[in-house]
Amino acid sequence: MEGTEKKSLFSAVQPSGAVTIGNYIGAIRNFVKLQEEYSCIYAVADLHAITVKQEPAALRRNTLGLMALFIACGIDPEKCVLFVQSHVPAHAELAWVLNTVAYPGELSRMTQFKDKSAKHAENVNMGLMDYPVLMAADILLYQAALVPVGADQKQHLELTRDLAIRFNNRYGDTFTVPDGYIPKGSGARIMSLADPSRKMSKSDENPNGFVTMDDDRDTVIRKFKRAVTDSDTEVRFDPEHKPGVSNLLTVYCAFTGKGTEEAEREFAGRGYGDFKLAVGETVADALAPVQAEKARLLADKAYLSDVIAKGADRAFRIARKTLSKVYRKVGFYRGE
Ligand code: AQP
Repeated sequence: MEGTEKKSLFSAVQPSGAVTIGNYIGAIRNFVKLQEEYSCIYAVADLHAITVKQEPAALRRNTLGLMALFIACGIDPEKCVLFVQSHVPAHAELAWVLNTVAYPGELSRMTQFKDKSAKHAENVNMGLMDYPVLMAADILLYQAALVPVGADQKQHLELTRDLAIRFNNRYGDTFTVPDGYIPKGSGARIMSLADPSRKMSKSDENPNGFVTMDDDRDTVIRKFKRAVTDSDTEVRFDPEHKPGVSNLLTVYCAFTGKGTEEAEREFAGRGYGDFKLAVGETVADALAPVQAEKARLLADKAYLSDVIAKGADRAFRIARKTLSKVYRKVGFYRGE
């Protein structure tokens, strides 16, 4: 059966730093799982990344690195549309139109805007506030029915749905109203290893808070050994009373496929030292083949350039259709 009957799915990751195991567990591993069932469109969200200051050379490097990582993690560029967001101008164009149905009040209430404004007080810019409108444009352009994201993006997804409904009500049926695909349970939100009350973030100032998909074995094990736990010794899943240990159990289960009870039994009576080492070794073992494949891909610039060019072309064709429809609906003159 041809893939044309499959529902569309869209998601993206920002090249705003080295991708963390939080991004992987919350989002990227689901991208891989869903590629058989859906018509998948995945972007490297560079337009989003510049809402906080980026060093231009690092942004270029991270963009290529993320494209290679997607493929190394198992996303097949033949099955999915894989592209760089800024290569398809329709994202910025639709965001402009959607701005006219978005309200400053709702945007300034977004948790991510408030968090990032506090964190980057020297650079609170309109792009930061408009981030969710651009994200809505990303999703709606592809008429995506499903959006696999981590729990931190739930609020933005709700706004996407609101904007789609608002636009459809004003101009007539135009956009598919998407649903979120957020991992069940704690995998949807991996917490910082240094402060389990905050989510793990690739732009965290404290590098001990996150483990990146590029970290070498010693670094991974060192970071897990230093992870904040508690003064108890029992390895038990209890996010409220034992957030640090529970977070490590979530990571361990994500990389082994084991359930939390099974993992609790495995570490019963073994103490935190043993447990942290086992989590570190498990993650390091899982990352090694991905890192090797990513390095191989990065050495093959011709292949990556080809994937990126083809992806932009395929994304552009889909996006152009929706944008033309939007321009017609709002009344832009397109000739008689
Ligand atoms: N800690 C997390 N646990 C689970 N999922 C997460 N995601 C992010 N952090 C976690 C999910 O990863 C996908 C890509 O995220 P993004 O790069 O678009 O932006 P983000 O959510 O802002 O991620 P970061 O790592 O915190 O980036 P910075 O530091 O640049 O802001 C999304 O699906 C997200 O839900």
